[in-house]
Amino acid sequence: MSMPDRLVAAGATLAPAARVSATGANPAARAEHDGMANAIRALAMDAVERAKSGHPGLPMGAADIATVLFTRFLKFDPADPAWPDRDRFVLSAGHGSMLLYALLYLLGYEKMTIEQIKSFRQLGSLTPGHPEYGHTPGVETTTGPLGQGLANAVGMAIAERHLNAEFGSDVVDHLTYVLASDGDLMEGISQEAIALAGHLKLKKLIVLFDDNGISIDGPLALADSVDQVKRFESAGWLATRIDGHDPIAIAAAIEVARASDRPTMIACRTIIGFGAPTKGGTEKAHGAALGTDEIAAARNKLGWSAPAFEIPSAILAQWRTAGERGRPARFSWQGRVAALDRQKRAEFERRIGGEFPEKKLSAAVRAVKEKLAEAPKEIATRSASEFALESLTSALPEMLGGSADLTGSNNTRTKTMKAMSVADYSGRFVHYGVREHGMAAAMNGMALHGGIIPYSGTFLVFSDYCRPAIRLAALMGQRVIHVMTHDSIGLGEDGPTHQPVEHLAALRAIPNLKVFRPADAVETIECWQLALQSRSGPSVLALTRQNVPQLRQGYDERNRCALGAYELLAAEDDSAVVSLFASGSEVSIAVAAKKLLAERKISARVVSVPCFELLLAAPEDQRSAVIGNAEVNIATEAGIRQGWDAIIGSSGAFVGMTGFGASAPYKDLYRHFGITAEAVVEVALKKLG
Ligand SMILES: Cc1ncc(C[n+]2csc(CCOP(=O)(O)OP(=O)(O)O)c2C)c(N)n1
Repeated sequence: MSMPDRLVAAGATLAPAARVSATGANPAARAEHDGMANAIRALAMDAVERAKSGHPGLPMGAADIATVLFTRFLKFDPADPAWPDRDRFVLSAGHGSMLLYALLYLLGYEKMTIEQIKSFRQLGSLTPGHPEYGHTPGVETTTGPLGQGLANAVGMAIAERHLNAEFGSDVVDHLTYVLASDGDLMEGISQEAIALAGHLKLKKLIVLFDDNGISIDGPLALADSVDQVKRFESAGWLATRIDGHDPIAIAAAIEVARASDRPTMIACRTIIGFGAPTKGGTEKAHGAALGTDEIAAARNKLGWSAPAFEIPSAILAQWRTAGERGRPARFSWQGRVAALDRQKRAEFERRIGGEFPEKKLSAAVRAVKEKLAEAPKEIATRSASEFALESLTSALPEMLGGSADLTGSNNTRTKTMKAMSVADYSGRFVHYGVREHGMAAAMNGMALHGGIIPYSGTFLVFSDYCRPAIRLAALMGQRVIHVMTHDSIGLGEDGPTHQPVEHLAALRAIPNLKVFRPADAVETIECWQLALQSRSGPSVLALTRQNVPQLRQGYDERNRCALGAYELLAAEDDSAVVSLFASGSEVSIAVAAKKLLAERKISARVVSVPCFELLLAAPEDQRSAVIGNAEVNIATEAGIRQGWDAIIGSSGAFVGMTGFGASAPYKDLYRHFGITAEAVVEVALKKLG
């Protein structure tokens, strides 16, 4: 059956009342729909006009789609924006934020008052330029960088399927809707997201594509000629094209999508800035205030006579009634949760509430540390991470692992972990494919969904491919953990394309991101513990490909990495003239340098620095105690110097990289680039005069 035929068939199965409720055949219903949609249009025009900036075009064009979705399909309750089993709505085209704010106001989200709408884009308002998660109740994810929201939604839909498999349809059974624009679909990340969703047959994911054929530069034809329906179909989606201003067509398409056995994309043909008589249908409606004359003419054309920011009481009442639709569903869901077996209920509530099993985590960490104390391991930190994960993943069922096609290299899949598949969504390991950007954004969606702590893997050099999503995880304060292995020239023969040089510095530049670079197996489990405990931000674990000695011998209950840096080896006489700082694989170089200096009667201490961010956030006295006041500070890291001055000072010396690496066995590379104990000693001697 062709897609339009399917739609017709689906339309035919709708109850007669639903079928006529918003049709032209029923003028009253159509008038009601138009009034409600025009309320969105008016608020968008007026708010953008008042702010003298913003994007009226998308909210005006997509108002019909949003009205049908929010008044007839979306499961939500403004009285509890965080209801775990609500449908998710992601406005991927975040520039159209006034669409979402207008909806939240009209539907009766308590905090979204008309004053907030009037304060669009003003400091401290709940209506920032682009929707911000955690700032505005009802906003599911921060969007604005095009493509991210769509990929977040894929993660949310994965989370839904996974938790559904674990807890059952009585408690987890909801849809994820996305409103995506041309820009979202032009971004490369959309391909990764679409392909993954199609492969995993995420049938509860529905993308409404605001197919208006206009972007900032003008008609889409200037830059794009993709047939999006065919594109989605080829990725395993159900896809169709409808008139995005026809409420019955929108409703019928959503009905079909909800019954589909795969994700659905509905290309809704719309007119950007619908209603604006001269600017509508052109790029002029995209991203600027329409102007008073155009707004007056649009009001006229739409038959909207209410003054700015005023919604006629009958229309507001219709919206508020729509806002109450979901309450009975929420109450019956609460009843089903209450009726669960006590243990299952407690676990569900713990998971979804993000309650952390601290005791289980400490026990798992202790077990790993005890084993390492008993039988020290000279292994790569990526292998140490796998060793840690064996204990961590069994203690924390919320951990959902993965890798972007580097499973065997990233060591993120433990022996007992099943892969997630269409046949079994309970699997706890996602084969993301070679899709680092989509993976990182999907992980954000999983964390936002709740109930899951996503972690995954790729090479550190490809953090560049994940960066926009990592930045958003940091901005949203989401706990996602990126295992990034092959963290320096120490990866050897793959050469400079694969050897990160500037990546540690670049990642450390992102606010609210913790970059951990453990030196050995003991630090690796400690850094994992800290990453898991970082509830309000993402972490990167930079891990080696090559083996490193276990520097920490014997059992130590304390998490010595918790301060970000600690004195691994004190000076023999407690009055070091040289402080040797290092991270990761270079800590053992610092240890060797200390020995060489001791032979020359130069007293040195070694400070391991697994996490800059924790050190720099530590109280002043503790930070300066760790940094110390030796005559000479030297830092060693097989990356660039940037960032280290905060620890060693501008007069400190740095042994590391100043350019790209090379292809050779790693020991040759360390010698070639002068990152050796001997080089550190030479620098120390020079500094000491
Ligand atoms: C990654 C990214 N690149 C560029 C932009 C700037 N930008 C905002 S909207 C937009 C394109 C607008 O076209 P479309 O997505 O079709 O939205 P519409 O004009 O229909 O509102 C661009 C380039 C962005 N927000 N994100």
